[in-house]
Amino acid sequence: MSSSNRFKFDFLASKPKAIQRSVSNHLVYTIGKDPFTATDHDWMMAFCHVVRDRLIERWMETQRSYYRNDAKRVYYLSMEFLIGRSLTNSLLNMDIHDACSSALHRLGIELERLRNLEHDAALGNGGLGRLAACFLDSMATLDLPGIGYGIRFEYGMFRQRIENGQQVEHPENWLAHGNPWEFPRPEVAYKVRFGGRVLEYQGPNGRRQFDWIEGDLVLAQAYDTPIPGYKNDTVNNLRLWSAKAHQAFDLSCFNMGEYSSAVEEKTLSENISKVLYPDDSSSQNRELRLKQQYFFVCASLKDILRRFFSDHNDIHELPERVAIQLNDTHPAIAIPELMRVLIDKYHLEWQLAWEITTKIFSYTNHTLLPEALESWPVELLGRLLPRHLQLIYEINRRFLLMVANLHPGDTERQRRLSVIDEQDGRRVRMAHLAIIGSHKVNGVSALHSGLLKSSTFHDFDEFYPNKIINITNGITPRRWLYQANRPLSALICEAIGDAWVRDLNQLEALIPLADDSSFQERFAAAKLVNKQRLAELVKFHLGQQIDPHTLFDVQVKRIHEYKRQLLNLMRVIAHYNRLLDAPDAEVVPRTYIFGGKAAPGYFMAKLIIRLINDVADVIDNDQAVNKRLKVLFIPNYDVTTAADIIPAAELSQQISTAGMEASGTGNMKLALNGSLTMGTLDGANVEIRDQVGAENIFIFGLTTDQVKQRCQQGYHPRYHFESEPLLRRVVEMIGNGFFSPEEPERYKPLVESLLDRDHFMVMADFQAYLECSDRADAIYRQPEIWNQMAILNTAQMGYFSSDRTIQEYAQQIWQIAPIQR
Ligand code: 26V
Repeated sequence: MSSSNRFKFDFLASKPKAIQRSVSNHLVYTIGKDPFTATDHDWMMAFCHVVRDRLIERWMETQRSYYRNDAKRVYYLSMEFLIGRSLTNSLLNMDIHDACSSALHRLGIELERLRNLEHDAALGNGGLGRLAACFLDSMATLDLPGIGYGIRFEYGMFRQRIENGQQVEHPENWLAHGNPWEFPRPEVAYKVRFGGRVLEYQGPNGRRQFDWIEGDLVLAQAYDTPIPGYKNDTVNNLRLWSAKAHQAFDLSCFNMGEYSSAVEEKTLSENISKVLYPDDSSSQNRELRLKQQYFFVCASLKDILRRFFSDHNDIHELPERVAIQLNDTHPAIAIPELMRVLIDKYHLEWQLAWEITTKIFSYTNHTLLPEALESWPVELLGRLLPRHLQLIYEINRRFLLMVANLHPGDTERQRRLSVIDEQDGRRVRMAHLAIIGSHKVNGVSALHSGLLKSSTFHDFDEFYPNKIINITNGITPRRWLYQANRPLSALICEAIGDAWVRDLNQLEALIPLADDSSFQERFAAAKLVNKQRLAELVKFHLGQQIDPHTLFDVQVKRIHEYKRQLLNLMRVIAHYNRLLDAPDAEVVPRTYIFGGKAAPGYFMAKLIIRLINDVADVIDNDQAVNKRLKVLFIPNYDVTTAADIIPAAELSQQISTAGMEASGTGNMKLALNGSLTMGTLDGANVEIRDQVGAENIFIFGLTTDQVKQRCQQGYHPRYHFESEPLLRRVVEMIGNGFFSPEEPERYKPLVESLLDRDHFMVMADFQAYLECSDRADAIYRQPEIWNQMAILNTAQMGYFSSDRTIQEYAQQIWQIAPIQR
């Protein structure tokens, strides 16, 4: 297409009057409702269509500019995208928020009311999925041609309800009332094969060729979601795949009157994109999960190659036009899949195919926990993907030959590095495959990447020096400060302008204001507004009273033993005991806020939730303390509730066992919003300390090295139980039914785990944690100092913008540059 005859359109007007007319039109012509009978939901859908009209025209313009510039694109392959709501984000990023608000007002509708009707797009479990969503925002904001690929799960993360103090999971049908942000692309559909067999044949010039044939076919159909950048008219794409039956039904069965068997195949194949695995846990033998992985990888690669060949014809140029980032090992099957396509379909020689593949792929590791490293039984992989298994063996054979060359006779090293784990039944180690098939591998915080290099992947780091690098995670300041915290944003804009929204380091201009008492007061006032707002929400939704004048002490994240919500709760119980012993003691009145989901099959995590709620009940019913101490478990922690809670927090609990949290990103969101961190030297906490200054953070507990040392020396949690009376009393109360008198044995498994194993060193860190908490209290009693520290946190969190993170990926891994328009 030449630039002179390019199709041009006028951007839709963004004046209130034009918007008002569009809303009315969409209500009638898109939703099919009369203003007099329209429900709030109808108005919301009509309004979302007005917003998406404005998204789509920018989206088309952006795609054309990428095409014109023959841009190298980066494809972010991720099983999870935890987007949350999109309405406010779109309005603010396209700079039409105020115009829309007044347009709706003229129609007698409050924007705030519509906002709350939107469902969260919760296509992710936690940190990994939310990181992918922040990255999409940053790529669009930086004018980078980044495309997300994932699965359009019909059911995302479950809705958590608390019934009798316990987590109960409910399915969340987020698509039931329609999703205004997606564009179905029925014409973009690819066949995905499972099973079948490998055919060997003689190619031209007598070469052995292979073809994967037969088996079952499933269709992957595309749905596009526009991703707007911040006030730059760039709109990128998130393409999610939905499984459709290859044949709607078996006509022969249907004609014979066997209706249910006629649709059986349809149901079975469409199961693939039915539900997100609500579990962080390792994929032991779960066939459907492997199918999900290959399903979206296969469709995405076909789509990537189709786009490449639409304006190129030489496959050798692929690495100059395409970079693919693997978000954890979940999409690592893409490596043998690209090899298969290059060798079996394009008939490239192995060496050339391998060069192209490794230039294109890079892999991000998100966890060190050995039980979380994915591996698939050889039997299962061979049954579903027989050709891939062959290719994996060949990749491994060639790799181990090189290892043997470098370390002759070192068979132990070959065993450690092999893609195939021969230990308990043969399994394919996906991380090894991902490392071998990538040109760069990264960890997500300095500490985590260092540990990858020194322990988990030490042999790989020796074999491939400089392949493993660090790129510290970040969060988008648009969603997590500008949108979530309007009071603080307004104050910051008034003080230093609004350039920080796209250049977060500019927050440093707040440093001189940290000891300005009038700024301190206004900073504290913004925090109080957020606390009051949260208190109102809690009153409205949960019917509970929390006092905005108490310290809001917050731990929100997935419930996991290594994140140590139990340690936090034991601190609560110790504080409770203090008040029991000295009813008139001067303590800092506190509201302990917990939030997070447990994997449905994770017994211990669910028991911890129950204990939090039992402790909350006992304290609520104790008149002697309940004015000064309150425990609240906020159900269904998701992106939307995070945006309600985080701006209101004053203390942020980041207390994982050192060496276990890869990075954490909630820690960044909280500190950016002026919360002080109480944490261990784990994950990105270490770098948060470096940025905000050791004097502005509360660090406690064993370091990674000390944890390791204790393990090696033989760790004895009972020693702490015997020698620390405060700790002993807390553990005994949990164990003897103080919080569960109707069932005294209820928490026996928790106590046994603490006393007999304590894998997460809760007992070892308890004393230090209590002392640290007291240090924080002493400062909270001096509001000027506290506020000064909080301001210095916000001011020095610029490094943790996902814009910085994405720039590092772009330069160090993807070799892509912004597209100027
Ligand atoms: C998986 C498993 C599976 C087995 C049981 C224990 C366990 C624990 C954690 C996981 C997480 C797998 C991947 C993940 O979500 N990692 C998170 O990625 C975030 C973004 O990089 C990072 O901030 C979190 O620290 C990291 O846990």
